[in-house]
Amino acid sequence: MQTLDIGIDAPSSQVIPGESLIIRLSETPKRYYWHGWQSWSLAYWADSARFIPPGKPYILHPLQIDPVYATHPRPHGSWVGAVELADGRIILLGALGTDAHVELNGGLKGTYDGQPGEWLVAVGDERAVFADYARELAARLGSKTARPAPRVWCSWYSLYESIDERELLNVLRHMGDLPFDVVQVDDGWQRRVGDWEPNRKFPSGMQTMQERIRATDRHAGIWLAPLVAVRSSRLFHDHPDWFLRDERGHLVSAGLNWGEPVHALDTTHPLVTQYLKDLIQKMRAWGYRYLKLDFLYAGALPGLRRENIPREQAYRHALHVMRDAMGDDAYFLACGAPIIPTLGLCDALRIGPDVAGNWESHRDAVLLHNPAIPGARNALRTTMNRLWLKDIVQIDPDVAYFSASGSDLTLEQRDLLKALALICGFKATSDLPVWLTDSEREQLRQFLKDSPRIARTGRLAFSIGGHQLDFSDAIDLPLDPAGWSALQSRVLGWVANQAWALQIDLMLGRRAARRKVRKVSAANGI
Ligand code: 9PG
Repeated sequence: MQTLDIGIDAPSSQVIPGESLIIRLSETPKRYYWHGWQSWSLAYWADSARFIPPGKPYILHPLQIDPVYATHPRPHGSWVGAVELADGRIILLGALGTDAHVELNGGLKGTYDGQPGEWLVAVGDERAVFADYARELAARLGSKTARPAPRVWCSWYSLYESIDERELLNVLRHMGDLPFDVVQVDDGWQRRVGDWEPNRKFPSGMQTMQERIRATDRHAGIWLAPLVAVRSSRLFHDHPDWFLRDERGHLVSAGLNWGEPVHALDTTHPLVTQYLKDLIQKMRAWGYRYLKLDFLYAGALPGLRRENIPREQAYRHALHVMRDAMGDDAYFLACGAPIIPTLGLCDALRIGPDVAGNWESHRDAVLLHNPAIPGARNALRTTMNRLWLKDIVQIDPDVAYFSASGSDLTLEQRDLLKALALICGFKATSDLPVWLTDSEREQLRQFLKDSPRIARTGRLAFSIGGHQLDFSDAIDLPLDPAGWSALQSRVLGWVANQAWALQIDLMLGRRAARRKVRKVSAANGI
């Protein structure tokens, strides 16, 4: 362990090798920068006296946070941590390799898991220290920001799993000349998660779907979750030995979704590597050029692998295999992905939770204090706190909404999402073209066409084409439940942790999404 007393009078930036390092602080910092593990995990500047407990239900931890640190007792984060001093200066400690963690423990302490690596220690103003960190990361892991981000229509936030061939052809027909570069088919086309062949809702097959999209002069995109499979999949049934297990031989949980347990592939298994290569090449052979690879965290979960290498290195190895298989002319959006180990291998990275058509639910935000669950406010908060990644990777803040009837968001909330998309430079929506009124359609067209001038005028304030917007209030993290709420939280937390309760909740969520599509379509006379 190296202990470092750094002179913090002048701005500085230095790279220091070591397995573990502690920067002694001469004062109690004002705030600490929590940096969550993967796309959906919280990134937030919190009062340093505040401890943010892990979100509930715990059963979702493998899917939302780094499960290894779920019960960590102090402020902490993955690869990078930072403190703000009384005079506003920032001290940042950031790992320049994978498999590292930072915590506030007497000072700022960083530890590599297993193999020593390099650290960046930077002191200065917030933007400068994070820019230094991004630059040093890119020098080691690479960056792929040169090509412009495509403008994407994605099927998820309107049709959810109820997509089918007919509905998507309708979308193409009504899209007319809206300037989208990519139409991306999201979750719902496959037989099962793990069985990547079209289901009965796509009787003409996925190559035909791609050709229909291409015929509108746009590129076709497809969603898949290559590193996981659900328990009921053929893949799991045929190859139970390909899946990650713990020391006792039990399957490692990759969470619960799609109504059943999700399991993770061991990407160091040679047959799994071959499977991944074939799978990605199949998507390319079908003609898809934009690949949204999701639930990628599963490749970096803790477990006993065939090859005994650190878990995030194992993950990065799988990403290399898939990147090589897709070729450089493909556009790769990484989602649900451990942030640092993904850099240099993807074109774009989702840097926050799902937006979803609601702002925030009291149950999820306060009673279950879960900032990773889908919701616009959660997406805005974490994305805003990860804008520093923009220099080295295209950052995807998730979709914006243009149709007033397509979500429960107010106009102001929708404006924040649109502004966020412009700030990130990544424009996407899921609104069904038939939902849009004439004026909404025009707004969408302008949004896709224009690139207004953007200037950062404060920590969380921006001038966007001359309009001033401040995100501070929008992204505050609700306080932990107290008093009566704390009791409710405990009871609800217990119930939500029961697999059956979560299944019912997920099922009701899916049913509500389907009902919503029908309702909005009916209201629009479709
Ligand atoms: C498809 C979706 C969309 C979406 C992805 C991802 O915390 N969670 O339980 C959770 C579940 C799903 C999820 C994100 C978080 O969404 O981000 O864009 O592709 O999968 O299933």
